[in-house]
Amino acid sequence: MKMKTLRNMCLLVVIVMLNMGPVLAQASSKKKLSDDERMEWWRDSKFGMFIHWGAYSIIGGERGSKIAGGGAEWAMDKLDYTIEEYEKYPEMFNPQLFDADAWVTMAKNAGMKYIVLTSKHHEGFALWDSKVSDYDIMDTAPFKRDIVKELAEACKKQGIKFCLYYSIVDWHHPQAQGNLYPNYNISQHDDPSVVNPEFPKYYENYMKPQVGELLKNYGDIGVVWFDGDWISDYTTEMGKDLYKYIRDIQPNTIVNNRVDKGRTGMDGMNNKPGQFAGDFGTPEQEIPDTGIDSDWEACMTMNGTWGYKPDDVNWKSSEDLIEKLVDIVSKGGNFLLNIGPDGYGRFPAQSIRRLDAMGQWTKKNGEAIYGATASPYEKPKWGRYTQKDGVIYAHVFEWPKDGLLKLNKDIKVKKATLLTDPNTELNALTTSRELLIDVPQLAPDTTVSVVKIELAK
Ligand code: FHN
Repeated sequence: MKMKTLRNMCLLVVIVMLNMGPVLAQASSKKKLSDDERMEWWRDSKFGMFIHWGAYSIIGGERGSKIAGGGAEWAMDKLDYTIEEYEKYPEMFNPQLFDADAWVTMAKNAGMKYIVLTSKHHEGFALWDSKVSDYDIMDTAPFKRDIVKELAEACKKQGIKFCLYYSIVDWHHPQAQGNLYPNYNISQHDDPSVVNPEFPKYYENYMKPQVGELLKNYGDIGVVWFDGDWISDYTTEMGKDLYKYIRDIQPNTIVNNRVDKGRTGMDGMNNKPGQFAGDFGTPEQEIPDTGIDSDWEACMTMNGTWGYKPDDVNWKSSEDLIEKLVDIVSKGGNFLLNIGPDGYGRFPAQSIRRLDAMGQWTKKNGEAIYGATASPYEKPKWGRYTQKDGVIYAHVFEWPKDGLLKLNKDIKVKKATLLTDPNTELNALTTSRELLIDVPQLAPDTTVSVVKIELAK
């Protein structure tokens, strides 16, 4: 073989290796964990922030005198925009008050351990610099800053797991649901007879490459949170293919069950284990009545909308949100609580107040939440139980007026204290019917007070 040809061959090999460098480096940097190892950080975290943010955040769920029913993130559909009319919102999206570090700090101070950002919601507008599409924050919007990148970096800096929501539904893309506009009707959304014959091309040439960009270009992705699994265009074959694709790029990324078609409805669970891809169930706006013996995360809004909607003043109280966190953890789940920032990049003041209150509570009582598992006992009338490392935590919503807390008689006490006063032992007495613990007249916390019970061996 001529020397020149040999030299060119060597040069070609070097060029290929240089281009493969980042991919190989990334792949080799990710030792494939076992499923339990992979899920561990997520199971221990218990509490995350959902962020629904997009061009719909400018619209605020209203168009003239019309208010969108339900979530403001459905503005394009519920406020009857044509695609052309709607495109002006991404074209004006310029959230100059967006501060990724401040957002992450608010999540962290609230006691949240991970953040799930809508990288692209049903509107189809991407909040990152997508090479697959110009309908994104860099090419269409005047903002021209990569929001996914900024939030990923802020999460890494502050030790918060960065996770991404991605909508399978895309009302803008002509090979997805964009073909239905402008005469789109909500009832078509999950009508099995209404499919786009071009959808497989959307999946293969647009959606999958976009998911690939998110997995390859923004560091460790803790969770990919899919949504829109209900449309008839999307198949279980696509779901299984996408799950494998994600795990091939980042083996330890966790993926929710909406990547496939196993979800049975808003209860979010997959009743045919092993038949569908996905690592956890996704109850939405509801909490299961009892514990579930598989991984699940309940996602919920603070008011009635995922996207920013000033007209929606139906805010849950901080007390209610804290009780929901406890209820969910007592049943073995995670709580993904939503924030809908406005079109300027601000969290609503009502959301910030609730985050502050939850942060004050988790700072004092986090031991009874993080890493805790579902209660082994029937839930008591006055609250909930969680357990961890040989300790039962009694989360008291309704403090006993007579100073006598009545608990499950199977609880064998070694030592009982208030979680916030570990040095004052409480008297405990087991009768044939129940365990009685003397507690102070005044509850130590205005919302949920926790009694820590170290169990006798
Ligand atoms: O249609 C979406 C909705 O806008 C929101 O994103 C919720 C949150 O999980 N998921 C879908 C409704 O089930």
